[in-house]
Amino acid sequence: MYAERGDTGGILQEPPAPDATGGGFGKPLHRREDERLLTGGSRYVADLHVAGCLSMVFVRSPFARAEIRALHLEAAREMPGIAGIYTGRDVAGLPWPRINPVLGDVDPPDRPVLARDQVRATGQPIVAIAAESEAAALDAADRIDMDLEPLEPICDPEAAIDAPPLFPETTGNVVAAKRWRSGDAEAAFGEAAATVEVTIRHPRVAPAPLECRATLAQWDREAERLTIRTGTQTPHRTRDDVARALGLDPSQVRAVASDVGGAFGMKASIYPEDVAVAFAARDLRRPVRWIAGRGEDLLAASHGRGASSRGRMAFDPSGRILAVQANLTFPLGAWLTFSALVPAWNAGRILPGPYAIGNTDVLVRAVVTNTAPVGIYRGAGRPEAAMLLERLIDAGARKIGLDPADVRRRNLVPAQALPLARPSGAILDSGDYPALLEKTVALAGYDRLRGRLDRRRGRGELVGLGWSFYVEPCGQGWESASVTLEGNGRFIAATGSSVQGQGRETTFAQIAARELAVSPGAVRIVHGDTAAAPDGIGALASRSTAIGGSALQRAARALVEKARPLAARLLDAAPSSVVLSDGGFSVEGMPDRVAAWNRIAASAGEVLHADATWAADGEAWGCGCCLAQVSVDPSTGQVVPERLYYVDDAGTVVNPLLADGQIAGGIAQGVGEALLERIVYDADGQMLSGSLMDYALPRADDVPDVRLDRMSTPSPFNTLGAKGVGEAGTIGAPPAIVNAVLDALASLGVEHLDMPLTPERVWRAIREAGGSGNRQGRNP
Ligand code: SMO
Repeated sequence: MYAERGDTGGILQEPPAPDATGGGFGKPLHRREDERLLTGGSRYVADLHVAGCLSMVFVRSPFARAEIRALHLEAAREMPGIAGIYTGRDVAGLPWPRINPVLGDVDPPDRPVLARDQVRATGQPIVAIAAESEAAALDAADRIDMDLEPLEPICDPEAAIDAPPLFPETTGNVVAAKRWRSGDAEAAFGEAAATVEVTIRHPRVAPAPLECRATLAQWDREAERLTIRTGTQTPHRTRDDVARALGLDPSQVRAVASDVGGAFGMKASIYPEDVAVAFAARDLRRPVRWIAGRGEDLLAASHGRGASSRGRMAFDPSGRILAVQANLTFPLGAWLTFSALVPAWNAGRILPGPYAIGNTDVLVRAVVTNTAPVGIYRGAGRPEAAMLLERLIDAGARKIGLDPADVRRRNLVPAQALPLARPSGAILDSGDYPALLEKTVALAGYDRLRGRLDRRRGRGELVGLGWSFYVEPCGQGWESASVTLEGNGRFIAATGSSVQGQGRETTFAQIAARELAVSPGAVRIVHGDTAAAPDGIGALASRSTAIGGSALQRAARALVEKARPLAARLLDAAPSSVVLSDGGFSVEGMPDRVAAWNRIAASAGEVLHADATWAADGEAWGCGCCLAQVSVDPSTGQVVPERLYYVDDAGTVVNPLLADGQIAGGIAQGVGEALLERIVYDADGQMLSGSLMDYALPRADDVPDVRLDRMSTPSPFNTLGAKGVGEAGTIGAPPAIVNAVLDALASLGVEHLDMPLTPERVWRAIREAGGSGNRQGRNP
């Protein structure tokens, strides 16, 4: 990807923290992690070599739904190198972790560690084998004979809604639902000058981090303590949930996420396999590890998206939106991850997004099916909300005959109306949506661009422009941090947030360094180990900089206040006249005499240390706008996303280089979702996209030229003023691309396309609309 910034000057006008001169904050520093990560110095779970470690493999269900008649394990038990073979009977009744109850009452199906009487999805683990080597475990797996009686599965959530319960312990397949209303949508539709309707079927997609799931557990028999090393976004949740499953106190479990090769929501809560590994490690008193293969992740790790949404929008003749109705159905799969209901909740509570629409009616339902779980995936409901609104607005603009940018202009919530509650009660905190739209118009040179595209159309090309605008809830709840002054005058900053490649060791050092008036290089960041980092929630929901960063800022400020009297004594001055200065403190107005941090450390008599917890009392909302330019080859249906113009407002930006990197990465995943990616189950619940030969991840040459710019409206709801940025690209890019393709094909009469917009689908749509490859007059 070629990412170019449209406006390099004056992007960040950060007020410096009071009495601080620490360098680096707001600067595009390169990631300090890069050298290690890019030269093989990283340590993923698969890189850890623990003496005597057993390998675990899972025998998984070949059917989407079946009764387990019998499991024949005798031959496998005789195989060389087998340490333990477990079935659902061995791990029955282990309490499974909580589910985040964001949609209110939830009636979840059971979540067995290993299937017991019934299997519920293709790929569900049935037997776990621990052996001296992975090869030995796989050989034993081959000798296991399973007597399964297949049943009729349901994989389509729409079909599951009214079907009898798939799982006997639930009362129905809709396990959670919520409706939010404002005004009188029905009446508004009755008075509308124009009404449009769209149905969107989001492809189910695989988060597909580079590093697949991996877990290593060690049981310390003497201390009765478990150490679990796993690629997770949420080490503290892993600690608590594994403890709960094994009947241990959380203090008996240490969870460690060392290097994690991407997560994207897929590693936000524990999996049955993790519990099986931990269970076996305690049972066998041997270290046990499981390293998932790509096929296992595609088959049995949590997927994303997959919702189907129907929406209607009512307009007055000037293009003002009178009402929106939405009916969203979210698949959950056969069991619920901790955050399983978050996508449905997010999509519903966001609506009507950035638009001032008085009459709304939003229903979300979450439905279990015989598939792998569907959980949070980069964006988690935000993309679904944006896709519905943005498709509806473009359909309305086309119907009324207005420019789609104008329709957005007419309906965006004005800056002075913020903060503003959505019908769900969610509060848009800050931003200037109209200004953000105009900034994108300027970045793209929209008027000239339209002229250029018209000329290309005149030459017979299929080209189009598509807009999208989004708001993005990010950053709520709490996080904690600590800062410790070392004897050499350097700092250790520990955070409850975790890291999966975002570069947080760099940005968090920038945050602490500003408060401490030192260079970022003087701050070492500790994270991801429940034995070394203070409690936290973890890295998800675009919250880490806003919430984790604010906690760190407060911890650093608390350390400064502890140090101030010590510095005053060294400087022979009153504490009130002592200010932070480069590398330590000085007396106000006398910057040359500095009490350096190493002298303060020496004079302290004890290790100087400060903790802080930050709990936001409101939520930060990022926002952004994207304009996509695409062309379509009429003879093949191939879509070429030629360029994206993208302006995001993530509030205070700590490191613009890394923020841009997050936007660019999100855009790449958004392009994948819009054009390439789809998990496919057949009617029997078999996955047809179980390898990266069948599942099309975007490659570098699929990603368009991207022009980025930014606004910076600080959030009032955290002390840094930061908002999220990690998920943004996945929210803004897909609707813009889909709208652009529909714009390109509008003249042919194509009004609808389902993602991913593969050449075949686009080609068929062109044919069905009667505008096929005979444009060149080759067909009779
Ligand atoms: S999808 Mo994110 O890890 O909340």
